Amino acid sequence: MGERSVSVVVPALNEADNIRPLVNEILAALGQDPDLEIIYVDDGSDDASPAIFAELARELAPRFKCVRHKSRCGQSTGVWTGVRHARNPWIATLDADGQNDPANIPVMLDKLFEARDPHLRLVAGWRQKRRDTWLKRISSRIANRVRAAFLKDSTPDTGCGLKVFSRDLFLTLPYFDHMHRFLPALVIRAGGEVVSVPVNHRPRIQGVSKYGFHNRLWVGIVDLFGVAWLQRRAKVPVVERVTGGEK
Ligand SMILES: Nc1nc2c(ncn2[C@@H]2O[C@H](COP(=O)(O)OP(=O)(O)O)[C@@H](O)[C@H]2O)c(=O)[nH]1
Ligand SMILES: [Mg+2]
Repeated sequence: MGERSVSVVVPALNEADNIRPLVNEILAALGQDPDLEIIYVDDGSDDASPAIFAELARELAPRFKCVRHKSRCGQSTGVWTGVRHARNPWIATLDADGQNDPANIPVMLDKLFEARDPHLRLVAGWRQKRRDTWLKRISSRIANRVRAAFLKDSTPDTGCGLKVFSRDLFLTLPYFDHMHRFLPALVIRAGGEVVSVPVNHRPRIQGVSKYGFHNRLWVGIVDLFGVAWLQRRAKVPVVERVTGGEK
């Protein structure tokens, strides 16, 4: 396992036509790393996805694996499952629909490794030109502003699926459904630093969006209060010394 090796985690639900093109792009961007690992988390897809995952697992072994949930758990839980199954110290997450561009990941990794304490850093994608419907663009803009004011987190685009972070850091964060939209606030709460970098965004070509106005807005409001509470209760201990214990 390389010190800078990456596991790419892709939560997916019914994205059959998007799988192979995206996997090819991930290999083109990161394939020179011998330890590269691609992990799809299949959230109980009922299209052709399982057969494609099985083929890829054979063709790309041992670089590709698919972890399938027995029943549908949502996108955040998909990311969480993927990170727990990852071998490498660094994680890159991507949407499975091809809207994020894997070619941005190497640039984000460079940014990450510039840090003095890389274990405390999250590099978040920032879709400056979003290729989505106007309703999605407007609601996302409002959500980001409200979130920024309420949580004192100035990350411009917390919902971007493209993020790069340390596996260890992620696994110390409090886990809850829908946490993926609050990763920057959770990392800052843990004493970490968040950097945003502009990334490409592409229109969805195949398949259908899983999110609409309602299933994003209402849970988002509940989560805002939950994360604000977590922030109030945050404590980041600085260990002065450890005495004893070693032989
Ligand atoms: N595992 C899992 N992934 C999901 C679920 N809903 C959406 N996704 C994935 O999350 C990503 C973003 O979803 P998408 O429908 O494209 O949202 P949009 O880009 O905001 O329209 C895609 O990779 C989806 O496959 C879900 O319930 N479970
Ligand atoms: Mg999408």
